[in-house]
Amino acid sequence: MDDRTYTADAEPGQTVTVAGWVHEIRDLGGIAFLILRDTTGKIQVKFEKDEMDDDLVETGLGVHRESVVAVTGDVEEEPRAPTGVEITPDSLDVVAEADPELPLDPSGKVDADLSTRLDNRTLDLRKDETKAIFEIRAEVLRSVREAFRDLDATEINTPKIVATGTEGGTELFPITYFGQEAFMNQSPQLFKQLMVGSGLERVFEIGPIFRAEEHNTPRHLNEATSIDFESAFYDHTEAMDACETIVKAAYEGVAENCQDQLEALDLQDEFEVPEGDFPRLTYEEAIERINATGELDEQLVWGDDLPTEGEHALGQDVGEHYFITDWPSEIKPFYIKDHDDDEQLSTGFDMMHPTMELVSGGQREHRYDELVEGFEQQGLDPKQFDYYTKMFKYGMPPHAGWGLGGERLVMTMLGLGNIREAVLFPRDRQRLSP
Ligand code: ATP
Ligand code: AMO
Repeated sequence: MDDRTYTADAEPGQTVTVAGWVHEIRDLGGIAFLILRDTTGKIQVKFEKDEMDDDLVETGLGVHRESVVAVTGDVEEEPRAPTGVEITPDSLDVVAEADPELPLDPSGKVDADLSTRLDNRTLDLRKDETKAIFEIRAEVLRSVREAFRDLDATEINTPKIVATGTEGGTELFPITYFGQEAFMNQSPQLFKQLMVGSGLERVFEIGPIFRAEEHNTPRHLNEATSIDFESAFYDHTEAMDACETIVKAAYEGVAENCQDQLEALDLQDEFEVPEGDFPRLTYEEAIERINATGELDEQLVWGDDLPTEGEHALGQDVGEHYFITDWPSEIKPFYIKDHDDDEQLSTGFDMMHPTMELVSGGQREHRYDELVEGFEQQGLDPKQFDYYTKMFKYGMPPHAGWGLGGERLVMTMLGLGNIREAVLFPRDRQRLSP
């Protein structure tokens, strides 16, 4: 069916059929132009009223904006045309007429609020700048996959319907599974760990995570895309190295393959691939630096989680991506290993963009007895996790890994003000459709 020529490929001297959306009609009197848009760009179609068939002129100029049309005609050079070429039509078919009233204006002349845009993503993604976000997101995922491959990691897919949660009991979405209580998975955590003891050893997954976050913020979603990594025989420092490699690869891919998209977002001059090693601050240094900024009303003490304002103050101070390491064990999950020489100190780390957390990870507890004890300390019943813990009795190597929020990566990379901009159809407290 798709035997049309893309507008970007239409060369002077050719007779082509282009098909796409009516971006704009400009009627100057004796001459009029229809600007046709497809995924590759736009092309001008010229109507010289006195010299052309009346029906053709009437159809071409009477069609509503955003209708789908197919135009056949000769391509000619025309320096005054926006792309330097134009088509003189021999025929024009209206393939799908659009209503004259549109819920949002894809030409971008009239601004729409985010909620209207999210309700009408089809029209919203006709705009170059919105389309660019999703082309960049696709490039981020492509380059991340390639970089994981270079690290010899195997892509896996783990279940999203599960019997138990891992990241704390309150944020689970319960569902009914053939009369039995079940949950939407919050993280592939336990499954990816099970794979490091398998013949695969090093794995990654890019998939949805579900969190029943009650709060409504510009950086939380109820369904997010998690980029997860886990490797046998890695400690937390090697996991951090891998994390840095993957995040840089995403930026490099975008710099290399998305210049047009960056231009559509007006980021061509600002966009920078992070250079050098990401600084690694201990938690202790982090709270000291936050306290020294004077931005918080109350000074942070050992054991406090970092409040959002604290993250912002530190991010401004550091000014680039950075890690926070050596967290107090008590505020990191039970599956993270403590330092051998200090059990108050965990091997858990976070990787931060100056504006927010992007990654959590750490070395895992791979010793059976200590793992079971961790479940108990967390108030979880180890029996419920028997499918997981028992594999630790059959040869589970030391291992480490992390989870990176895909939307947060895209959001921070492009400086988007709201994480919903980086998801086609976001799920939040108010939004269950589309
Ligand atoms: P009218 O006499 O009703 O204005 P016309 O047929 O004489 O119509 P022109 O005077 O040739 O039209 O052009 C009108 C405007 O359109 C001018 O500003 C001209 O620069 C512009 N124009 C003409 N042809 C093209 C073209 N192929 N691409 C872009 N702009 C064009
Ligand atoms: P954590 O819960 O910190 O760690 O999640 C990892 C990263 O996922 C992203 N993220 C979210 N993004 C948008 N909306 C949300 N509601 C949301 N929740 C999380 C963040 C966050 O840094 N199992 C561990 C990872 C590991 O140790 O391997 C985990 O899930 O960018």
